[in-house]
Amino acid sequence: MLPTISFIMKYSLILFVIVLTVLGFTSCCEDIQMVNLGIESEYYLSRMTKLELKSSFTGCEYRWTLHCKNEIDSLMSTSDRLLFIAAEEGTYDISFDIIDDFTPYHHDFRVTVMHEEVEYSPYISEVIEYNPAPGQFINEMPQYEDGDTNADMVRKAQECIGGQNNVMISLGAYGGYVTFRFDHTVMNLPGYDFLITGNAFYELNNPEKKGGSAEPGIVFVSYDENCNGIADDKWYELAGSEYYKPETLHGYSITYYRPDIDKKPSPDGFLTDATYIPWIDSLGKTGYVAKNSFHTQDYYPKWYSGESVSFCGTCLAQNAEDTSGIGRYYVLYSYDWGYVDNHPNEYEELNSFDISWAVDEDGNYVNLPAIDYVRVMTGINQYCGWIGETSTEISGARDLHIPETKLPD
Ligand SMILES: [Ca+2]
Ligand SMILES: [Ca+2]
Ligand SMILES: [Ca+2]
Repeated sequence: MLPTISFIMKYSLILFVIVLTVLGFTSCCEDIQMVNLGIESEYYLSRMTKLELKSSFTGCEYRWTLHCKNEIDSLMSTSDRLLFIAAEEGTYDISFDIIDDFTPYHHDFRVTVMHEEVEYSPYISEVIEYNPAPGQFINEMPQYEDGDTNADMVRKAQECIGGQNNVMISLGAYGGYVTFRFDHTVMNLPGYDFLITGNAFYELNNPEKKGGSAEPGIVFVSYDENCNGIADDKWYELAGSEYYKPETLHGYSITYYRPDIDKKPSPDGFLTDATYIPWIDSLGKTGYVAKNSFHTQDYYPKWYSGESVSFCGTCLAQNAEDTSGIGRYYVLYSYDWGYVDNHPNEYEELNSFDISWAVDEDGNYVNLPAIDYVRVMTGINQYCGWIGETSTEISGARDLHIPETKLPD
């Protein structure tokens, strides 16, 4: 039987109402979206983890205030964005205000900071870059094998200095560097934040003079400010004891040239080739990374593709003294503090670093709440006869805010 006209009309009407309801509901949701501040009323996250909050409303001024029990409220940010991070577990009551004559706004919310599900490791979790300058330990620490790519060498560097492996890598002559991270963000708490180990030692003759083999490496830090998990944010140098001294060069750069495979060596004593790898620096000075008879492998990183490699940064004054006067005995003196491979590892404080030492390119202190990436760079351009170029070595690093993991016996 065919449906009657009135039956069709009745059901069309119901269908029409349903369509209207759906449309109405959708447009209502869109309206809610449009007036949504974009900030929830509750958040849960692990300690030392970033929470990025951004207002979708605009106004003249913004104010993010942390309300502390029995304490004065503290102003966390005056931007439309808040990057919240906390070292301590607990609840954080925050209010967000838009100060505006026409559209003022107030929103209270709570962040609950919890202990991480998988315990953080205090040690290096990942090497991101391994870009050494030429040197007598290059292609051996870590070991280059035929066909190794840059990624292979980064992995090998990670196998050396990651976790508690504690195997030394060399950064080569001035400018060579390594970049690494931990499995969490390292907080800037009062005092030292992380420690880096090297292979510095004091000589036995005058240990009180703190000299021997000190090959200071400069430390740089970076905070994953844009929260993309990539080290593409601004870098800050940690200003060690030498940073503001007149003899310290800022904005220095150097270029090393790949040695010609047909080059005729120019031997000189222990040096099998005194003119092995030429360099020129930003002051117009030139020199060589010489080859010595103790290390016979190639000194130019074999996985580098270019005919030259350049590095730039701060260059510290030379620290070596030829105490024999005839090139037989060199003492490399330690700088006071704030450098890697500069004091023996047993002096933990002298191998520890405070994120509060971070300075911008003009030498002004910046206030970093935490950091995600660390870079260590050989900080001196110096050649000491038969003992060779001054090169920073590192064997590991540790976040001082996470308890040490005891290795099984
Ligand atoms: Ca600190
Ligand atoms: Ca980033
Ligand atoms: Ca060293």
